Amino acid sequence: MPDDKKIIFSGIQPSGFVTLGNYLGALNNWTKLQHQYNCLYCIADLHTITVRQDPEKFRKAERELLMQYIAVGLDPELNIMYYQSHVPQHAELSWVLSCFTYMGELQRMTQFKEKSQKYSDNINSGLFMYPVLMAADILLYQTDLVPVGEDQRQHLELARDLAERFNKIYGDVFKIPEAYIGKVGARVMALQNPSKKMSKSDENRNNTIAIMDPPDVIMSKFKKAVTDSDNEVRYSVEEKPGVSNLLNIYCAVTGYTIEQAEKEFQGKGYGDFKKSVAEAVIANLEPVQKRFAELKNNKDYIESVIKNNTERASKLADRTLSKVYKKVGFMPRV
Ligand code: ATP
Ligand code: LTN
Repeated sequence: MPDDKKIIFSGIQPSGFVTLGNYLGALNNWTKLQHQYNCLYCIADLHTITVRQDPEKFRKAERELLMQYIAVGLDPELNIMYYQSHVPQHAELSWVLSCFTYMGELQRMTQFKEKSQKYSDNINSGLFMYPVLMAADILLYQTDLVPVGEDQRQHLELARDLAERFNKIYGDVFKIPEAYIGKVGARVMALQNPSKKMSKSDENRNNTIAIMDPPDVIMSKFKKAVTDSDNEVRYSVEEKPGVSNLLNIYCAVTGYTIEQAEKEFQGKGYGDFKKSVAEAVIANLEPVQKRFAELKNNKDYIESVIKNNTERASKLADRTLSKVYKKVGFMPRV
């Protein structure tokens, strides 16, 4: 990777069907960064097992997520895209960092609180340690910028705190990463319940648009989306959360501003509005779906991407991990 470019790191969990939220909040923005930065994108499978997975479905989601990274337009030669579990340095650094993380810091995490409520029969210590592993992902590559949705900001703060804490004791080991949160698509909400975010692992499939949903499914889900009763297309998250969410989605896929979109739908009913949003999303996803179908038939290519990119990631990860091991005083390997 060229030395003069800043490093970007991010990841998505293979925890289900990639949603329009993941696409607009993450993937689509990543494609715009690939020429300007050195980018690493992991498939965060170690994170995913903090919630119980069916092995077959999990493997399928993992296989498809890499193809989706490529299908949205991420070039596997420009970016490093790999499976987190294939690069053991992530787990190794996570252990070291866990010895520098206070229980209180993890107890405060909103995602931990939410997930412990949602999966109350399985509040495992991996779920608790999740942000430490995420800090390890980021710090392992001397990352400058981390493009994530608003929901991950708190985790990123912890990564920064841990880096600073470690550096204070051992000198300059880690780069202090910054959040890189795009304005457009930063928070796509659930279609049936616009007060919560659209999420891959949502059991109600009417809440989410999967980027691989066929056009008729996308249309029908948007038609069912919750709005309100005053039939006016106007942006106001407090008063009109459903309509505002649809406006955000529309603007993210068309590039229009909210004002332009409000004007376009002035005097029109919600029926027309929802149909236009659905059509814009369908048109935006069409080339992605087409490329995905092609990649599915190209197993050899995908395997070569995996092999090549894992090696590239591992080499970089080794640099930081060796330094950390030396600093904390581990016996050198012979
Ligand atoms: P899960 O349901 O398993 O928690 P998720 O759909 O919330 O999954 P993640 O794998 O946690 O997705 O996140 C992948 C990326 O997508 C992150 O950068 C995250 O900030 C972003 N993201 C997730 N959901 C949304 C959303 N609704 N709107 C915008 N960005 C999102
Ligand atoms: N926790 C993130 C996924 C993730 C990630 C990362 C994002 C794992 N490791 C490192 C940015 C940097 C999520 O659920 N969105």
